[in-house]
Amino acid sequence: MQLALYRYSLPLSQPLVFKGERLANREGLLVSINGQWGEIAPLLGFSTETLAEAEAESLACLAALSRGEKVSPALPSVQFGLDCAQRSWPLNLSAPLPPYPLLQGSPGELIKSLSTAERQASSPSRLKLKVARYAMEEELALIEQLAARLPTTKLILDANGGWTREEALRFCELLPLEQIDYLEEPCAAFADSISVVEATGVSIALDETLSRREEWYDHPQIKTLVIKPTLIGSLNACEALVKRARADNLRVVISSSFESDLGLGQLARLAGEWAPNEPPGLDTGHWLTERVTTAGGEVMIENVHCLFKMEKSAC
Ligand code: OSB
Ligand code: MG
Repeated sequence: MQLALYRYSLPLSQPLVFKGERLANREGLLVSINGQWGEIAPLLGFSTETLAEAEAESLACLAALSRGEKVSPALPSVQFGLDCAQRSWPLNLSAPLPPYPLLQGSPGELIKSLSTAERQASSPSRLKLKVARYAMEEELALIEQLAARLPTTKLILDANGGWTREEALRFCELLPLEQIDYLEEPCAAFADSISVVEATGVSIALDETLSRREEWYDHPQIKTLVIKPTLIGSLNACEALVKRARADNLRVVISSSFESDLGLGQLARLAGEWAPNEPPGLDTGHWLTERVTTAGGEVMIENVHCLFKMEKSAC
């Protein structure tokens, strides 16, 4: 049996601000079980656990595995990483769809960069834009420009629960609905989001509602489930959501929590299995200026810090 745990720290091309905290580096853990890898990378502001807690639970799990015991971690990021490192991955999957682009920057900067997007040969079928961050008028003006200049592109908007019911109502009433694919999490409370869709007819997607394990019920305006395995946890829990989506005729978008290239590659494979016709929400890799794997997929051990290592021959 072979077990190992490593920590990585990858510089970000621009600082990420999550719930008021600025991150200059993305830090996480890589776990290896009998030569197969998994990533454990709680995300500040979104995960309930810290990296230190995930590290402590990961070390305890590896110690238990080394004694031949079964483990059942409680922290979502640890569940995800250990499941990936122990999964039988299907071999002959077709290539996953490329992720839809995620726009980053202020409305002013993005309006300026629009002319560049237009010059690209083809406009993307989907484009994601974060909202509820800048003045509502500026965000609406940007959306209007995007809709006018990219008439064949559907926009995915994500408010991360940032609006009150009244703000969300005001925003949704002014949206060019025919070009909006869906809006993720307009309000912090599910009931508020539902009252907004009923008043305005906008389609929405659930994301934080799922990772916070809140109660939710089907509604004709809920179109998509956004599944972030690092936040949901076990692959079984993710698959249960995929099944519920299928049963309810909802789309599934597999989405990143700013994992390294290793985790993003595994998420792309899961997306290919669970949502083969849906471009995934995995366009976050360019925030990281360095990688943990080679182009051939080998982890570059010399660039990560070893926290635990054990190799035992079977007897
Ligand atoms: O709000 O969906 C989010 C990444 C980390 C934390 C939260 C979110 C995201 C993304 C990932 O937006 C990319 C995507 O889903 O397209
Ligand atoms: Mg989201």
